Amino acid sequence: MAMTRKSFRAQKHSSGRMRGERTASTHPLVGVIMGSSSDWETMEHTVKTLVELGVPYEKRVVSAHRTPDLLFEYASSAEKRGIEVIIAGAGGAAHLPGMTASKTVLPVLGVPVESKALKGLDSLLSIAQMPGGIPVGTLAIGKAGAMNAALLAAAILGGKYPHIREALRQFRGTQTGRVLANPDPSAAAFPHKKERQKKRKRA
Ligand code: RP5
Repeated sequence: MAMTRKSFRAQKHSSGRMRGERTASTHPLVGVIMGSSSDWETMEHTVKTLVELGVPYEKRVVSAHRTPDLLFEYASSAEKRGIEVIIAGAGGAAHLPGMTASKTVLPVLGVPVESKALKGLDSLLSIAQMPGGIPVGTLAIGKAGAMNAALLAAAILGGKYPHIREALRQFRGTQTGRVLANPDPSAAAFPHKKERQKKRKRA
């Protein structure tokens, strides 16, 4: 049964209200969707990164195969609802990002979720190998891709929202600082080493 726009709107979205929010508005700018609740383990890294950057988001499960009418309704109404970027994560025969992109002109970023059978190679190819005319910005498989999808969404939004661009700049600066402050790779591999060295110095 096809969903009406009204019934779709009536469904509860999980909207991003964030602690330490840096934005002026809490209106969701990024729609984070995933094919299954089993994708959350990966996609939570997208949400965590959006929170860190202060980007308002909404999140929900939308399955290309199990809820195709909902997918069409979500994608075709997203722009009108004020969403500016959609991040779609899916695994296996991962049709969610591509089908979402086919129903909206908003930028769609696809996150290939690591599948058990093929370690996410199936997800990656399903998302990346779009026909000419309907692009999906495809990220890396798994956690890195999930995190980078949020960073890329922030980069896209940064052109319109200066506070998001600044949050991204700060994120990158902090990341660089963390690497430069920890040049000894063995200290990270053996976190107790530094502590022991400090104790020896104190003794
Ligand atoms: C895809 O099938 C989902 O994105 C998920 O990665 C995969 C498996 O889903 P479940 O069977 O765990 O619900 O549609």
